Amino acid sequence: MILQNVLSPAEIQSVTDLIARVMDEKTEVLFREGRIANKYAELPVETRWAKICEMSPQQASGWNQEVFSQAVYELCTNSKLLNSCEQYLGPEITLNGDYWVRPKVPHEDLTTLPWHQDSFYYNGAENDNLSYRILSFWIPLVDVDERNGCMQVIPGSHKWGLIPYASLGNKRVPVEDVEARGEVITARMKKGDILIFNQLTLHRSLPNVSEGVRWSIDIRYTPTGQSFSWHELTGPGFEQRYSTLIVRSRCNPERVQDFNDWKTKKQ
Ligand SMILES: O=C(O)CCC(=O)C(=O)O
Repeated sequence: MILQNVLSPAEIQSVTDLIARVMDEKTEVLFREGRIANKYAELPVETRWAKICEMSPQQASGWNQEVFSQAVYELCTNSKLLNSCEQYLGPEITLNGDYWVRPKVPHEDLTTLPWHQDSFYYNGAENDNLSYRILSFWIPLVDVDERNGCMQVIPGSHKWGLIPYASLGNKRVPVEDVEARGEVITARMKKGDILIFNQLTLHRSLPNVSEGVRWSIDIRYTPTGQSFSWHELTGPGFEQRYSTLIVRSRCNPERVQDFNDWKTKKQ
């Protein structure tokens, strides 16, 4: 489901400013190591990283640890997002620290994700049914459409259960032709809109054939108390890397954790 005009320009800008700072740091390192010849400091966030990646293709499709910050905390605990989340998950909400800033670079495969249910990457276990809930909020930081690699979703696919999948390189893809089974919706969105789906909704992002980077951030919530055994299945150290946080509690508001709590958990 797409909700329009949820976040204000200022709320989006604080994440864009964070990206600009992290990009500066990454660019400095690449320059010092002699992997790029130009820092393109004069370019805006939308195009600068594309130029850097032309000179030095990156290995990671998303940024997580490097963008851990007060700005991400503020976004994840934004009351408008939590109010929407509460409608689906109820009033006791835990942030799952598996959030990603995605620099979807033009004409590049690494950041183009084929059709998948997020559960493909959670190694089955108990997240393969709807009584288990992991809710994603996908938030574009630039306007998105078919040209710069917006998302597509198949509404209703979350009711299909975990569908069979196979590995393709480091990606996981459905075995069946999912487009023949459901209607594909192209999620054209403006800055400020949010796309909400769960771990069983089939989704993908289209290739970016524009000249700019399609920046977005996706964040995930679960009902407080739901087990994180699927986290453990993704490998040791998950809780340290992706520390979870109670972000809303109507029953015990004093349980809500702040940014310092999050920092402490990660140490
Ligand atoms: O941002 C993208 O291109 C893909 C994101 C995605 O698949 C997800 O958030 O689960």
